[in-house]
Amino acid sequence: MKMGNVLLEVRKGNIAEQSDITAIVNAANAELRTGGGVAGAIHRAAGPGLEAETRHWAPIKPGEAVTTNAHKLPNKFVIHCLGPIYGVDQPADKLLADCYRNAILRAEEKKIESIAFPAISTGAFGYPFEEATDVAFTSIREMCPKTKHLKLIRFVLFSETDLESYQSRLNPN
Ligand code: AR6
Repeated sequence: MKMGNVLLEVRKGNIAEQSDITAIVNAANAELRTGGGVAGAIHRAAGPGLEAETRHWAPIKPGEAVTTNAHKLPNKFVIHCLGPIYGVDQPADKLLADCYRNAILRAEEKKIESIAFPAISTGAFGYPFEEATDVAFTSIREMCPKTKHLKLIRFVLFSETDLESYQSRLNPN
């Protein structure tokens, strides 16, 4: 689906294996250290240089996004977003929307043409998947007309059900 000049697509897979994408988004922790889920996969693939670089930026607050190099990953940049912990960081929908908005702003600053997002906050941080997907699509829809450099947004989902949920929003019929 095209939203303004930006192509939106969905894939099932591992966010750390998107070799044709310029910037991948990390569902980070506040300290920008390795962890489970997305953060674990990204830091494992990037190697210790990533954590050494992120140390200068940490801690970040829910909704914020910072850009680093991608080290041993096949991409150019990693944009680290701290999603809200559901039921703790409030208002959750605004903070999650800020993640998507700020990631796109960071991408535009670096003139990035392609970016891949995981489903931020929907794993360890407990955000209900369908609600989080609403927020992701609403904030992306708001940002797409404002972008100059971005041409491709890929959502990378881990499970078949999550993939189908995103697909049904891209192709509502
Ligand atoms: N590629 C794509 N999606 C993935 C991958 C992967 N390799 N691994 C998991 N997912 P999570 P959060 C999906 O927990 O909820 C970390 O430990 C997963 O199924 O990675 O924002 C950090 O250190 C889920 O749908 O991120 C933080 O402490 C989604 O990605 C905390 O978890 C997000 O799951 C962040 O929690």
